[in-house]
Amino acid sequence: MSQPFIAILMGSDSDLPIMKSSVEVLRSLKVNFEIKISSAHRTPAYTHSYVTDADQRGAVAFICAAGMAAHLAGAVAAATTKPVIGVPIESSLDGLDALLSTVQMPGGIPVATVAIGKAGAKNAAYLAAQIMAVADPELAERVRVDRQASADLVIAKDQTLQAKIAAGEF
Ligand code: RP5
Repeated sequence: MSQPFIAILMGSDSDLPIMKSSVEVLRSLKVNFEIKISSAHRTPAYTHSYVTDADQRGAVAFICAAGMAAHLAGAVAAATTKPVIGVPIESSLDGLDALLSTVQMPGGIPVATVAIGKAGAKNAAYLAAQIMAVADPELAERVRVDRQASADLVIAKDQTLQAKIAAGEF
């Protein structure tokens, strides 16, 4: 079996600008990943074949992004018992169509659905890394350091705001 990795699938190359955010997070946390364009509707056999192969090669979790009638995450969840995280992409109806298509799975075939768009793409990667980190203490530490850096950034921004208020500049 190869090194454990996260498999990212997206229904179209038009999803790539949003899914770059997942890639950036996984790279920053030094998490191995693969990324594929494969559609639940346009290439169902290609999707199924990739998922079963990736599952056997050591995929720890799947991140699946799709817009419109977004069935990719559900189709992947039907083909694996590894955790599946769905990212609804906004390509019509403000992404509400994709959100409902991704989140409303029948009992027994879960898809952990994150927010629509870029925040969802980021959180999907963090969630996948956190799942992988359960069995990888070094990754868990990188996640913890990243979370602290995020908190430090907010505190620094607040200190800048407070300094401006004190100086009468705001
Ligand atoms: C979905 O349909 C894709 O995930 C994409 O979000 C949306 C539109 O696809 P394209 O027509 O841009 O290829 O399957």
